[in-house]
Amino acid sequence: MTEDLKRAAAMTALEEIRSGMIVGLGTGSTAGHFIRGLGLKVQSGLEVHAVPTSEESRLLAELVGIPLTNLTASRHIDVTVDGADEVSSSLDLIKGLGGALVREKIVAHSSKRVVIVVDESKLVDRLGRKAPIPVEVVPFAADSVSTQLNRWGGEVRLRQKDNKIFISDNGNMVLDWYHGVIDYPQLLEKQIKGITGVVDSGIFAHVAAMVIVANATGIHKLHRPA
Ligand code: A5P
Repeated sequence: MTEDLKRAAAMTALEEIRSGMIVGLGTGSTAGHFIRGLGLKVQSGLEVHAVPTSEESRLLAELVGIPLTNLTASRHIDVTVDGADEVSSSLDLIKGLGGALVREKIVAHSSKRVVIVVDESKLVDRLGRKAPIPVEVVPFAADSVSTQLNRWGGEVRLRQKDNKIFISDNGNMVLDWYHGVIDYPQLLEKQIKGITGVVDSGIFAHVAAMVIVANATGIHKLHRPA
C-alpha cells in the first residue's frame, strides 16, 4: 500500500518533465519509482539528461537508460525530483535516512525547482516529530561533532548498516541526531553547518517548491507560499 502511494506520487512528478531538461534524480525508494518512470519516458523518446544524487540512483538510471551528466558539464538543473523523510506544514524537510543527504543538497541547491514526492506518512506538523536529523561528518570529526550536538541536547547515534559503521558515497560517517521537535529549521540548519567537521545536515529548509503527497484519497500538490 505505502509502495503504491510512493509510486503514485512519483508518477505525478513525471508531469513536470519536458524534453531538453536537465533533471536531478533523488535517492530512496520513492525517487527510485520516479527514475524507473523517467526511464520508460526516455525509451519512448523523451530527451533529458540527469544528475544522480547517489551511486544507487546512478546505477538505477544507467540500468533504465537515462543519459547522465554532472554539475561540471551542466551547471544548472531544471528540476530535481526527490523523496523526503519528513515534510513539515511549511514544506521544510528532513532528508538523508538513505544516507545521500550531501549530494541531495548540492543537487537541490543547483536546481531551479525542487519537487518532493512522498506518501502521506511523511507529513508532520513540525520537523523532528519522528525522524532524527542526519548529520554527515568527516570521519576524523565524528567524536567532536557528536560531543557538540550532545551539548545542545537530544541523543546522537553513529549510523550503522549491516553491523558496520555506515560510510556515505563521499567516504564520510553519518550521525543521527535525535533532537526532538525543531522550532526553527533554517536556524538549526545553519548552526549545525557551523560546527567544524560537519559536511552538511539533512535539514532542507526553504528548498521544496512543491510537495506531491499521495494518500488513500488521491494526489495532493502542496506549494510553498511565495
Ligand atoms: C535519501 O538520502 C533520503 O533523503 C531519501 O530521500 C529519503 O530517505 C526518502 O526515502 P524513501 O523514499 O525510501 O522513503
